[in-house]
Amino acid sequence: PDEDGSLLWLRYAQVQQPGRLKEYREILRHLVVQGTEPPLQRAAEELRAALPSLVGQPLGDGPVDAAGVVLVGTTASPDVARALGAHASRLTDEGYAIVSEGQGAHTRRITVAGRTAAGALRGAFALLRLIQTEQRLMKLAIVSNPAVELRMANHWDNLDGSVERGYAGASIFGFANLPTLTARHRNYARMLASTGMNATVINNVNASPTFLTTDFLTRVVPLAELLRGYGVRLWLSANFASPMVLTKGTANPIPTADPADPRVQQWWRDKASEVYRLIPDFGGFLVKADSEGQPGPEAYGRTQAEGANVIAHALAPHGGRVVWRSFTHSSFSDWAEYQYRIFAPLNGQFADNAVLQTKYGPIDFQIREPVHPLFGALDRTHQMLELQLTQEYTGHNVHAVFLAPMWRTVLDFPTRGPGAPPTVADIVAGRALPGPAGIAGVMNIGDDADWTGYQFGAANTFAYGRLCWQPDADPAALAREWAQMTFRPARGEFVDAVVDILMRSYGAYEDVTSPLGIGYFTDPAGSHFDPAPATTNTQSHFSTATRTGFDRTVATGTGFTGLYPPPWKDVYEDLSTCPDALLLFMHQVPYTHRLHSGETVIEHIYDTHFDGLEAARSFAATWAGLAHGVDAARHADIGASFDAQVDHARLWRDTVVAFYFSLSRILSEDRSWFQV
Ligand code: GCW
Repeated sequence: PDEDGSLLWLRYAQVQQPGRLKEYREILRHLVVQGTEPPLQRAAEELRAALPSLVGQPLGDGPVDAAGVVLVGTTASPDVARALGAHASRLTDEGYAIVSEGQGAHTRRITVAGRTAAGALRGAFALLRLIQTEQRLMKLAIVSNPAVELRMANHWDNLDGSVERGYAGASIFGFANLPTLTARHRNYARMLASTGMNATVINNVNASPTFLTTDFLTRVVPLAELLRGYGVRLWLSANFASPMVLTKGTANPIPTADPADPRVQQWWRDKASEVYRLIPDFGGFLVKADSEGQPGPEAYGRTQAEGANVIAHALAPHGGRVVWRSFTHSSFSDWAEYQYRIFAPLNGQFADNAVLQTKYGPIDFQIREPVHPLFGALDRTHQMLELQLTQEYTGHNVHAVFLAPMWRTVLDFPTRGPGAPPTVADIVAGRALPGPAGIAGVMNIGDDADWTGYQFGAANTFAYGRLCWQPDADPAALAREWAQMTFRPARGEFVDAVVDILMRSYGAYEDVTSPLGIGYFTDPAGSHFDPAPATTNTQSHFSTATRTGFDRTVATGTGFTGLYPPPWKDVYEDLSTCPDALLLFMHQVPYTHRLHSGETVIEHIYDTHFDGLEAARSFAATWAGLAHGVDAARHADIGASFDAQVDHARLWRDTVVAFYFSLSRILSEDRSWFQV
């Protein structure tokens, strides 16, 4: 579907509301693009393809003062600067402005501008979004700057084309065929640019050293150039042992990867110089070290900061960054603590161009986790938040789960205590500590025809990029935009129904899977999809004949709650204040313990599992009734996904309810479900 221009949410079918169409036909008659930089050319291509199709009339070429001109350019152009007036001074480097001149029906011109060409390109996509969602274009005076500097895609794509935890087919990058580029590369860049993302790490954090060979670096250059035209910088995941592995068998082998060894330091400096000769705007390296078999500084008795800094120092002269992941979980019995114990003491020891990337919770992308205590602890360390779009633990490509509501909760979390900033959003926006910061999302795309393995999955891709740009965005508004852009009609019952499904989907999945923050109810050694609560008993929870949950309190448990600053520690430590949603993450309680909701824990577990299945059924039923709003092929394909979701939700309900009944032997007070 990407060759005919109908890519993901970049679908340019004609606007439907007659009044709006009439307005657009007046206002959108000519396109004038001033400037020749690649992002401006890309903007021109996008608008030339999109506008005639959205508006149903041909697009003229100006002149710049013709009625109905869309003028695109940077503030370096006198026409653009004049049109923007005082708005120009509010733009930051990557931001955009959209300003209309003239009154009402006499709107004469819409100017789409950036201080840079990349900013103008983002403005072009924003204008298209306004049109796709059928907004008025009169009296526009929009200035939009990204709140977050590093708005990053992380791909877990391997050299052989497989994708770790990928549920949408094989890698889109075609590593083996580079430097050859395809339509999918270009559409990928359009997709990123359309939501405002500006960085992509194209290979897995479990990184083959081959990605840093001269051969690969040379072959990836055209991809970096393509991305540059869309305002996106290329990054690579680097294997920490690269200096050793890649010099083996050469005339000058380096027998170590010790960051204190001058030969290793020189190797990283030389490699950085080589990369920047080929790719002048290269973003930097992402590193997973000392985790799940990956090499790291630990083997040489060096700290994680020393490991990060050897690479950071090599990149610094070129303006590059190292993003160092905190996801390690070796020798402590509870993963939840390990990363904190390793990294909190290193606060302030990382180089200025090093950024520590931490998953939102202390375990591993579960449907519900407390926000990672490291965010609040590392006040002198640049930080990135790692989110996961690919639904490793949240239903793969089978369960429609719109994750933006969870991301909203994480971003809003006040790290120093209830109401006490900085929030995670403050941290990733660089408001807590000046310098590099950002958000990374483990991507959910592959070479499947629909890109994301199931079509509603694209709502996560879209919302992720938009939240990176504007971390206080409302998930429901993002869901609505995605639905309007992806389907037609853009208004009314159809869109409302899609938004309703998306907004209920996170709760539905949580209900039918692991209750009250317990997390990890899938087999840890398996694919993280099917329910297997017994396999994680004594790892992620301790469920007995009378009790369930994990005691992480200071008083009687592992002491994890004590890793938070006192206000949060107190909230989590005390049964009477611990939020229900995290109860079983923090405490082990009797099945008869009463939640704040008034229900007992066991009753809650039974009820929510039945509710979660009911919700999945209602999604399938609602979707079945929406055939009028979408083409038959997409309707059938999405319908099949919802049917599969119902089947799998039933398996979850039955497994979890049986697990708890067999342990507790407590019958539900509500017998109505015996009839279900
Ligand atoms: O979520 C887990 C996954 C691994 C992944 C690892 C990580 C890339 O199960 O597949 O490896 O985390 O984030 O490093």
